[in-house]
Amino acid sequence: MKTLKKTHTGIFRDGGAGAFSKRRFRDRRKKLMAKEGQLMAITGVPYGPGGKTTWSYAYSPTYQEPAFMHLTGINQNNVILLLDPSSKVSNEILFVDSKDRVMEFWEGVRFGVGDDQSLKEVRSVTGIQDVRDINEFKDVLKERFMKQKKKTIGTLWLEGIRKGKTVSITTDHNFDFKKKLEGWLRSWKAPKDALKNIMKNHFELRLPLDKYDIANARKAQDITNGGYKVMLKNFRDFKNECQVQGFLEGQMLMNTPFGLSYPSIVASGVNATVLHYTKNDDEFSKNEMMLIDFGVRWMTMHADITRTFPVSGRFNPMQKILYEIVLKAQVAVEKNARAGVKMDELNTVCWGKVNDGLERDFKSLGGKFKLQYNGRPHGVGHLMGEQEHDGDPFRNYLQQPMQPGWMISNEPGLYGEFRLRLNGKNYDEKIGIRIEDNLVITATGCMNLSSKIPKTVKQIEKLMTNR
Ligand SMILES: [Mn+2]
Repeated sequence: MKTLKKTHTGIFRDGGAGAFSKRRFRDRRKKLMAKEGQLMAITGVPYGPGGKTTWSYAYSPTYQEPAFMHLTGINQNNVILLLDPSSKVSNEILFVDSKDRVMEFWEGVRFGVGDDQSLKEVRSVTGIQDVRDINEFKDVLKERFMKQKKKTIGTLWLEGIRKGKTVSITTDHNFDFKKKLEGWLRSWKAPKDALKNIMKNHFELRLPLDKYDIANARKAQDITNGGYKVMLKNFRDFKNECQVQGFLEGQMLMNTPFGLSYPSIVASGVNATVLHYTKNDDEFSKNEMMLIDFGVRWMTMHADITRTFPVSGRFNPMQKILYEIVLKAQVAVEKNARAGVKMDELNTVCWGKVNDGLERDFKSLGGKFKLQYNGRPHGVGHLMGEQEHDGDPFRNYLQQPMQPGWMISNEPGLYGEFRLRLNGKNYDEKIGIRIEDNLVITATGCMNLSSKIPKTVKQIEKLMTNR
């Protein structure tokens, strides 16, 4: 019987780098070893899809710890990477499960030791020659640790400053692994501070995207754009939020095996004033606006897009004024984004523009409003990359100068109750508007990866009224 060769389920393909993938992962590990100069152990996620990580939605085909993915390209649970820059013989060791045919009957093919073909494949994907059984990890780590001149082990956990105090994310696999290592180090009579956090150096290397990442991010934008345009063209067929969600996600998912970046927000009218609305089950009426926050992955990169448009296909005069205030703020942020600028400076630009716009373009016409927040509703953006929200989760990066290659979201918003009398007509609505693009920072400015996704009043009205 002739069998077709299918893609290995345990492999996250090649990151789009084709023949260069092996060298790409190896270069990243080399750079990390050069920066750290110490023994390091990094864990993958110990559990499969539907586990307790924030990016691991039950239906997501990607469930690996992003740091592990970045360094190896392996999308398989129960894996550990050991890096030992002091070793001349074997400075990279990958620990995986042993080959388990019974489990493969249930879950598909996985890498495993004890099978030559499998080892050949895992070496060719990762570029790591030394692959061992995960049950040997503790003994190998101890042996390597005892040989070190510098008696430390580096590992990754998420740590940052909040209200002047150093705090950690304590609920994920990285922190579980840290605690396990600390216990072992105690039993090996290691010095108290032997465990070091490699987070800073890791993010310095991981956050600036390379050309393959940027190509993958562009592909994610193209698919997201395609789904959005087809959905808008067909919008008059929909009556409720769930129809919009189903159609939009279907169009997008038909074009990527890597899944959605996150569950879509599809919010009509007043629902758009709930920032993370995901109920998506209300009917809408023709005078409302609709806010959708959506996007797909391609390889390990994400699109994170928000668009707001009128259900009828035509903005009413008040909606148009408010929408253009947000759009102008977004354009101003994009103009100011470049390496060396801090994201908090972009916050100042963004929310200053929104407030100025409200004064100049709305209040001056007699418009009245009540916002749902004091000052600003949320940040102007966040870092993106291997995760939809990447970088340190405490967002201490907001106060750091942006680096070339960083990908950020640019997402001004306006949420509240607005009233205006214009040309003898009264407008009174509770509205949520957000417009979100994704930018890659360069030395002199930025590239807007989302520039093709329609967002001007003219573009939106044209798409919705011509079919
Ligand atoms: Mn976002």
